[in-house]
Amino acid sequence: MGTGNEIPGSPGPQAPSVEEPTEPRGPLPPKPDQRGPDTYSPTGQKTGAPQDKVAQAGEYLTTAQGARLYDTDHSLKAGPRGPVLLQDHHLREKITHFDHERIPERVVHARGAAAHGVFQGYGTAEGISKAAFLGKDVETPVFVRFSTVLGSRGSADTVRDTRGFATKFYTSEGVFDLVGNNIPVFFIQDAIKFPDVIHAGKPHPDREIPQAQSAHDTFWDFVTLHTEATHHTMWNMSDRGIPRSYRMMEGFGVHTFRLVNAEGATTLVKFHWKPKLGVHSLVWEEAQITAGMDPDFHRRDLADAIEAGAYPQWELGVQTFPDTDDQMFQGIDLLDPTKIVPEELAPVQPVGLLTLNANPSNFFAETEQVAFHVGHLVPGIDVTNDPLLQGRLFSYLDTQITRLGGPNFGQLPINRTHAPVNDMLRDGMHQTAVHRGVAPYRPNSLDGGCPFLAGADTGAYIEVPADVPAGRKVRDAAASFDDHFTQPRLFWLSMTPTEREHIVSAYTFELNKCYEQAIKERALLVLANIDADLCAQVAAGLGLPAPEPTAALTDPQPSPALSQLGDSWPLDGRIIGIVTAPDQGLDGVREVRQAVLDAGMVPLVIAPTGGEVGTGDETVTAQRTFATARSTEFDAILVAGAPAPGADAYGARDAKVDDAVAGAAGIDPRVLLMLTEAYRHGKALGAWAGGAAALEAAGIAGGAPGVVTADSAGTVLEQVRELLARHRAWNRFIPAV
Ligand code: HDE
Repeated sequence: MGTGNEIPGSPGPQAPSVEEPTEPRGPLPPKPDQRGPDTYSPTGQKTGAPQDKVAQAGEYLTTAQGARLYDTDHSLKAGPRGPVLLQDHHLREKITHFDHERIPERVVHARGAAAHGVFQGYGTAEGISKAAFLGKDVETPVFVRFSTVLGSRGSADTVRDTRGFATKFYTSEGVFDLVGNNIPVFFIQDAIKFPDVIHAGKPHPDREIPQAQSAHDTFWDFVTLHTEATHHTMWNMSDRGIPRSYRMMEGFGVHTFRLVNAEGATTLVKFHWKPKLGVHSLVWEEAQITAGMDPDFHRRDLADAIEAGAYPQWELGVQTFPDTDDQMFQGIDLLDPTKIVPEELAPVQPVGLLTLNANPSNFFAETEQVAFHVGHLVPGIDVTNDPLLQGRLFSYLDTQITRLGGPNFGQLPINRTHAPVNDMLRDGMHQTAVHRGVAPYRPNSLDGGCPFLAGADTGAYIEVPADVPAGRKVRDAAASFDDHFTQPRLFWLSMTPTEREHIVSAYTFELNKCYEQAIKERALLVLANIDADLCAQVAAGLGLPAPEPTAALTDPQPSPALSQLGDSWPLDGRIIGIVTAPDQGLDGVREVRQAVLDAGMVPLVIAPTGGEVGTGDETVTAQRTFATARSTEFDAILVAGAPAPGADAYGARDAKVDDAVAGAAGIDPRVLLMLTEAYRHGKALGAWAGGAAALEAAGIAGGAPGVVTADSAGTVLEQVRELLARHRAWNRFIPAV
């Protein structure tokens, strides 16, 4: 835990004055939680320059060429009422640059958020990989970008979708990118289908709706006609599709990679990121409300947590498999990216720790311009023949040329390697290196022979000389890729009853959003091949008969590791709402607020109005009002009183208030809404002083699951913390399936 701001979210490093500042001064530093990319030259040499040397400088407004300006609000005109003159260099520069501020968004994963951090190797992988960054206690700077897949740059964070989890390791041997997802399998088995699955998932091409979601006909048309997508789709329909936070997601490399050690021995591995905060998801209604109330929910959560000093952490782990000729493990094809290997068969072995400890100082320069590529590899890590991975090795380099405007995107500050670069690539758009010499070819004598070739002993990246299976040139896949239903069934059987309810409801919701009956019927045929109960429940919701399976169901061993219920986890950076009734006194509010902070969480005080509330010595600053707060921003709500309806508690001002019943209980109806909603979403609730009356007025019984009432704020918080550690009051949900 670092030393963060008490309540994160201030826009700048210092509080502004009410009056416009007029005394010239240089740019303010970034906020303490922010930093930019480390300063390296375009050729990978540490410049050691402070980061402010690549930021704007000087006290005065200038042109891009550094000439000072005296006015930026008026164009140069032929008289105050006359036409604007073509000679206005400042107007033209300003408007021209603005006209070109946007670059194409990523064709997938357009919406994202990122952070800087450090990776520390445990040394436990040294026996299987010679990669330097995996060595014991080696610290490597990293930049991690999380994303949704389908939505545009401005879409909501909490949609049901897969999440990207891409990590750039700036290692001493060059950049290594681990470009993974929060779901361990993929929709397709061959990269050639990637444009097709994305065309199906993106909005319909005629009306460009719906945005950022899979609940529409083209998506379900694709995934029911390409049944290899069944496993990934099942994960999307599970709680994994709606994470609570980027900080609470697992990450997966998906493909099998090949590690090689110093002796040249190889091991096949699958990469896993395990969040220290546990895997935690939203509930569907919460995700939907949040998409409207705070479309930036995951972005904000990541940035706020880092600013508050609650640095998110993940352990990197590997599942290891012998590098056999058939590349199978216990009957599972390791080259098939629609298959997992259950952790019970191959445990995840930790190899290092990732800590995110700084927010970017500029979204565009860092989060938008970062360019990942699965082909950015370092000695000790190699690829396999997974046909999905093979296609990705082409795509990631290619896409940057459109997105970042040319082949020199690697020279953008966030993409610069921390290892010396001596390539023979020259020129191109936006070349920022100033190359010397006359002989960018090999061998040469005019530049003294430089650059020279490295060997294994001098750190060269040497592809493992793996055998290529003999055979005919074919457009085909291995027969082992044909089983599309065993693993979705394994996933379903591994879920707890509550998680299964969520899966049933997600399938039913999404398919009911489809227009075409045929697609719903086809989806039921797929579900019948997974599980009769699942199929029957969804069919009932669709108002359709449940079909029989077309193939005999298999009998996989469930994998309890796939369930996200049942454990308890640290509380770092969780958000606690504190409802106050300032007119009745602030009994325990200040103490409980401090105790929440001391526990590494963020307390947000909710009051009838903003500003300082309370009287005399007993005041506290409100971060939210009854009108602005919504239950969805809080992990738990503490109720320190039963506040009377606020001055703005009437329907004309705030439609959350129903005038017909408002005030009946003598309690602000927005508070009651907040409590019932949080209760429905399985959140911990605690009350003391008059707070128990508010719970009661909201119809929530004192002894209900996940509800704590006590005399003192301290006792309440203690018990709420225990509830929060389990993420939700799961026993509030009573499953039927
Ligand atoms: Fe990607 N993917 N992908 N993908 N992917 C991109 O690269 C692609 C796949 C993933 O935060 C693009 O720079 C193909 C699997 C992440 O910047 C593009 C195939 C996995 C990100 C691309 C896949 C991923 C991307 C778009 C099928 C998980 C965001 C912009 C063979 C293991 C990285 C860009 C960031 C981004 C291609 C499938 C993860 C077009 C052809 C499987 C996390 O190159």
